[in-house]
Amino acid sequence: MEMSKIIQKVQTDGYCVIENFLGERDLKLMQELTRNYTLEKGNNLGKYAIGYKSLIIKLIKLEFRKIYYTFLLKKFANKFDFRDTSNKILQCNTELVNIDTYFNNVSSEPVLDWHCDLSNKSSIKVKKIINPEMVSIKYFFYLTNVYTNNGCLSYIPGSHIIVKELGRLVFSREIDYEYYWSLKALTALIKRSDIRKKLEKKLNNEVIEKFLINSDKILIEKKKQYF
Ligand SMILES: O=C(O)CCC(=O)C(=O)O
Ligand SMILES: [Fe+2]
Repeated sequence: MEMSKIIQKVQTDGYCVIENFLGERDLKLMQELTRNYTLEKGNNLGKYAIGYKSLIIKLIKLEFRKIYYTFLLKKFANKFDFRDTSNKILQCNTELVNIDTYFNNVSSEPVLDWHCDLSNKSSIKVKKIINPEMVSIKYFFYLTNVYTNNGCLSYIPGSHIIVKELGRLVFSREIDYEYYWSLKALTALIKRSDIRKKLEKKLNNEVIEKFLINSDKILIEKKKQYF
């Protein structure tokens, strides 16, 4: 897939799927890493030494292997110029802030509940609201075959646009912060007439409607919705 098409797709849809991206060597390297750290999502042990603080902690703990693997993963990221792609997608200067690995068995059940990463859930604990311009791009690499019904990340089209505007409203104090990490809470918030009106001022109504139809399908009809 051409780079300009990838960039455009992420900007409009919020995601882009590229099949069979990893070559044999990179796949082997990542399989070796996850074998060493067979962890569940959310465990800090699956994270690599990005940034000086993390590097120092790993040096103190004598985790030289982890540091070496960080170096290899950074080399991998440089090879494909992910930074440049992110810069172009977000139209600003981006930097690598995290590399996270995790493992789970093949399953047709959801691995993680539907959620919204940019919901201020953790930052609010330190009384901070994240500037919604500080968005991020995530690159996911699957190490075994995944399909839409067994482990692949699911994504509701247009949610990146809605969540960013919601984040802007909270950040500019046009609305009070409320929990919206879960899809249920996020959907309820978007349906609230005062918030909906504020969202409609900046967003195309079609985007909001499409999101609500899809989230209702997931929440009410309990449909396993594949996009
Ligand atoms: O691995 C996934 O499918 C989702 C992970 C996720 O929610 C995240 O990285 O924020
Ligand atoms: Fe997430």
